[in-house]
Amino acid sequence: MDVSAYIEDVYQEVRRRGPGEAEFHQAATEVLTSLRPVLERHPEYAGSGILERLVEPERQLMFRVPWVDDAGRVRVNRGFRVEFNSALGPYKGGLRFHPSVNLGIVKFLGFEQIFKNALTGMAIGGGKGGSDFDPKGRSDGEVMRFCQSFMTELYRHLGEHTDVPAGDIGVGAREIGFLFGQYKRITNRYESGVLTGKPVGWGGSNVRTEATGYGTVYFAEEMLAGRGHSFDGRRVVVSGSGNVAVYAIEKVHALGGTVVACSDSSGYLVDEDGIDLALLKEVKEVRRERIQAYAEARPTARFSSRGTVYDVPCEVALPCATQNEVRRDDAVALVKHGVLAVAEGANMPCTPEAVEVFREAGVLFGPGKAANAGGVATSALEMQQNASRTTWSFADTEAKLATVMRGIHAECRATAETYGGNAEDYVLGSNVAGFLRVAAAMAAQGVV
Ligand code: NDP
Ligand code: 2IT
Repeated sequence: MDVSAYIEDVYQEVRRRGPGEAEFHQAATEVLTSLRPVLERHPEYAGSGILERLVEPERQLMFRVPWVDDAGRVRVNRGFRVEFNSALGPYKGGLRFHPSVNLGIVKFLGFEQIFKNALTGMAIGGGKGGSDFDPKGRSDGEVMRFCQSFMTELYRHLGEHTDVPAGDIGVGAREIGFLFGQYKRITNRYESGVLTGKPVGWGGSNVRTEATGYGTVYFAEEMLAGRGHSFDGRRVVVSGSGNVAVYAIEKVHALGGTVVACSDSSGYLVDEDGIDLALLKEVKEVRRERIQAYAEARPTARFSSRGTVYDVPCEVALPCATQNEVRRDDAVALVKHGVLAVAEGANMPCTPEAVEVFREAGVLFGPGKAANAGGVATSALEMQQNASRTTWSFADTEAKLATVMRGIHAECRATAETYGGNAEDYVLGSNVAGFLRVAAAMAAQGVV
């Protein structure tokens, strides 16, 4: 069999079926390219149509979300849930509320989620959802009415054994609370395990809030350790200033590094003394303001709306904002400044051109589906606690998260070594290791 031609055919069919889904095409190309050495060893996966089935979601939902704003005006958004693959468990993945959300973006996120979730080794399938609703500047009442309307359609597709959403961009504890309340009201069931990312106190897990950021730093720590380095004394740049960014900063500081810059969609701030995390949390989580407010409150900090956060010299970069934020020029600047490692806290923040620059320069690169898997892994821990009606301590839960991240790192290396002869090719390692787990389950479950 001509494996390359077969993979190209699968990819062309993806493009034909979903023209305009640029981000999904990008994610699919990357994974499919990695699978060549796997199909050479396992031609049976081609025979049973695993690839053709993997790239086609099991179910895609799109629905109208009408709601009334504070001025009494009717607003209409679009809701999405892509239930991509349930070979390993119920569909699992976050909800994103951001004006840029469209089907192509939800499909890319859902597709990545399949392999990420498989890498955790836990019983979770892949899915993703969201809406083009923009929570910025909306009152709590507006956000609540939107969430209630969104759940009024989505609830019929969910269930602790069917589909279990969580947060993503624009969806945090506040939104999960409103969504859960409406699910409970409609179904008359206190089904804790139907949503994760709930606040601790009524079903949420310790460490879920921190998990993605912490996990990304654990993953980067392992990559650095492979070359005899650590975070201690290192200059670090983090993009974004949301959930993932904040807790990545917290963990870098705990490990002796200094995060000197972070950003939001309005620009970036530099604080050579290290980001004051209490102030950042106050500005972003409590006041829900722009990062410029941080710079105004701290004399050592400066804010810039020109250039990017990657113009700031650093030894480790953790992109934690959004897809395709690290462009070729950013990667070139990072390499010029001597960056040692880049780990993706966000989903697909580095463009393929940026990844190529890192590869050529020998920079350690941890792709999102491995590096940011700590969030969904801790969601799976939340599901475990909900199912057994128990709550674990912060320390116990964090220890489990750290074990999962170290396990993913080791598995990526071993798989990359086996299939490509280079343990540091984390892109190959994560794609192949995730694929092997899903493919084995799909093959065993027949053509479904
Ligand atoms: P938040 O909504 O908490 O924060 C998002 C941050 O990214 C904000 O600082 C935001 O800036 C910035 N951002 C978002 N969109 C853009 C954009 N188009 N251009 C520039 N900046 C942007 O989201 P999270 O921290 O939860 O998510 C960040 C990333 O991590 C996403 O890629 C998400 O998919 C990924 N992720 C999240 C997980 C989780 O558990 N939450 C798990 C794994 C991955 P602004 O406020 O100005 O919009
Ligand atoms: O991208 C992701 O992994 C998430 N947004 C978290 C998903 C989850 O179900 O916890």
